Amino acid sequence: MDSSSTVSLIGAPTDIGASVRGASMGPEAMRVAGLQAALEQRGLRVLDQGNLAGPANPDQPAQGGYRHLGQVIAWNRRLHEAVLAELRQDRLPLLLGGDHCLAIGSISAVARHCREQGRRLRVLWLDAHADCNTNELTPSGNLHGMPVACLCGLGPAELTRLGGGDAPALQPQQLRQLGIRSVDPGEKRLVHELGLEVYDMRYIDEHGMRHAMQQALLGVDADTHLHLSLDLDFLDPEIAPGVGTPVRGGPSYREAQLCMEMIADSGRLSSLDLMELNPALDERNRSARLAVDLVESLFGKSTLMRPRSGSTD
Ligand code: Z70
Ligand code: MN
Ligand code: MN
Ligand code: MN
Repeated sequence: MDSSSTVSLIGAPTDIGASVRGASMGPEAMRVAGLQAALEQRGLRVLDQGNLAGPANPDQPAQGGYRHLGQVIAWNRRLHEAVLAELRQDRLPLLLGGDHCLAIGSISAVARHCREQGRRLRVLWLDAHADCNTNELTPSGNLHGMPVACLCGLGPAELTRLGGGDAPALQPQQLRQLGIRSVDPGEKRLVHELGLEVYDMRYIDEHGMRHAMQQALLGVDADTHLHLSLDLDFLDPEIAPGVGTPVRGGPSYREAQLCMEMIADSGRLSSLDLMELNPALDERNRSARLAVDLVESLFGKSTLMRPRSGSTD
């Protein structure tokens, strides 16, 4: 996990980029599910930096293809600064969402930090959705459907240039998407145009999670900052009902655990987004507790039997 053994929790209690309300309650639900104690159990130091503040959700229709653009910009600016500050102190920022539009602020800060340090960056995007719409392609205007496009430079300048400078935060080759199973028609074309490397559910069904993750982690080396952006709707809704836009046919508990264990084994996890938990739709906080379970695996709470080095096939 990089050199950082201190994890900083940053809450972003907003559903500003979504149409279904409730992800604003995500940060507190993950705290209630015992996130800090679970991380400490793993031997990590945890600083809970509390929640960021930002504009309320006015629940307005789209303008120019965007809903709540001004408010989304305000939240992402604050988050960018907060995540960057933690990285610069050599801590591992753990974003408690909040809807997935916040990944723009989080990942742009990670990309900026990597540029400044001359480090390679790999972003794993685990999601049922490709989140690669633009204002012209979007069927909804919801900015949580657009963070991937924004990070690759397609979107309003206030979001594509959050970190200053005039280059996009990410090159499409730095991204790997897994678990995708709901993509809008225009969005699909853009995913292909950008050349995104996608391991969708069809691929995972045919080749297995292990092979998909091996491919997604290919090239991650000792110099790589690995960022995980986990949209909880990645998981099958049977195990994680507490999300705004569930899509059936997602990874099982065991597939998700394997995925987390393989990230832990890489030893490179350096920042993390836990997104789209919607406590208003959850059952007795079970999706939050599952998220905490997965985080434990991500930080090395693993099986007794580990593959011997060199035996990766
Ligand atoms: C759809 C849109 C989305 C999350 C829904 C849905 C996007 N493609 N993302 N839930 N997390 O409206 O753009
Ligand atoms: Mn660093
Ligand atoms: Mn998403
Ligand atoms: Mn999603």
